[in-house]
Amino acid sequence: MSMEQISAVLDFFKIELPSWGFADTGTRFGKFLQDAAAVTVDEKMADAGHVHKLTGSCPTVAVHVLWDFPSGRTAAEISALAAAAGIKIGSINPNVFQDQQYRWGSLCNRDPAVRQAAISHIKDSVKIGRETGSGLLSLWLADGLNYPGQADIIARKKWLADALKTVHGMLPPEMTMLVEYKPFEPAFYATDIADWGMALLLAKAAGPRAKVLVDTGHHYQATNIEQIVAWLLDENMLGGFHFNDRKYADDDLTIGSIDPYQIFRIFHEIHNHHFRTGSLPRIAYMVDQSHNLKPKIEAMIQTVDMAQQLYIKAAIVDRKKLAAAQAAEDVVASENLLRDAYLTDVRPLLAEWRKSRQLPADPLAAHRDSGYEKRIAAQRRAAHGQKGGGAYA
Ligand code: AFD
Ligand code: MN
Ligand code: MN
Repeated sequence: MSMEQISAVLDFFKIELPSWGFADTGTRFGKFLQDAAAVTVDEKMADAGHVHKLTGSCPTVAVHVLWDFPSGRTAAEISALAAAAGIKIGSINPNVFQDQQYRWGSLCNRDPAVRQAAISHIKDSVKIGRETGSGLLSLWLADGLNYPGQADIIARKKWLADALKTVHGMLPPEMTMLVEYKPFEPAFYATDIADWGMALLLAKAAGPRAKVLVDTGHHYQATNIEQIVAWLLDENMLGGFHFNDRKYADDDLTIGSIDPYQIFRIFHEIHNHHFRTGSLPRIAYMVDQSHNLKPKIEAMIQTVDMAQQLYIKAAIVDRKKLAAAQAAEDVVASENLLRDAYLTDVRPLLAEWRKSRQLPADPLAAHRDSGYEKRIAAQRRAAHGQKGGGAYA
């Protein structure tokens, strides 16, 4: 591939950052707070804008309605915060998993009043999306069961399917809804949208602007995620990704930190689809991570850099040679064509692209040299008090 082609691929590859990735996070056993972590939506937007300025590839930020649109602040105001930071609001994430009323589920709750409450929260989220100019409504439900016999699985499926159809009916023409699946957590016996098959059936039943969201952490250990991605692509039902990495469960570690080859294989299927069909549907490449130990902004810059490297590695696979090797059943040659691409050090290409776009060749070094983290740690300590340890305590 020529540098011109590589640049076109990198110009195309936009990665949406999660607002929640800049804030203090933790596990169910507690949080370790960082002074530099964002507390307000203003701070989250500033940090997301900083990462976009350094990487040139993160023009949108995903927002969580309950966490990022505090009462009294309008969608227009939050959009203006994003614009001031040089970015835009991206996907809208309703939150139908924290309120006490959702103890027995949200859209799958046996109480129609609770289902209706969840639908009206989603309706409010769609309204925010209209006002922020977002094209994506990203739905993740924590709904599920902890014990066998707890509820009727099919009754819940029917309530859910009806609700998603209602949600689809409220989408403005420019909006797509993404149905995210997850095998377990916080439900520990049966999650109502547990796998890609359920998400696919529900999305198809909901309407033509419903697609599936693949969160890479939402699969059992041995799942072949790239095979799921290839099928969803072929069905034109892949809406987008939540990228992260995992060793054991939905660990939300930084992408490629545990198994970079898996992400490479996912990206290979996307480039392969493009090679075979000449089309590349609009896919939302979004990050969904929880940076409990790493400094938030450094983790985010690492994430973008790794995603770019793996996307380019997958792009340079020689697919003409691959087709010939496959036709000849030459297993070793076929595999080596992927391995050669994966083992290619594409960092010089990335540095060249960045320089051509007036971006720092090493965004992490540029961030560390900028003093940004120290500055915001001091500002946020003054604004919110000393929260705890962290890189710039
Ligand atoms: C949690 C859930 C899911 C969701 C995300 C943002 O597991 O991935 O997309 O929160 O709401 O990670
Ligand atoms: Mn997710
Ligand atoms: Mn998750």
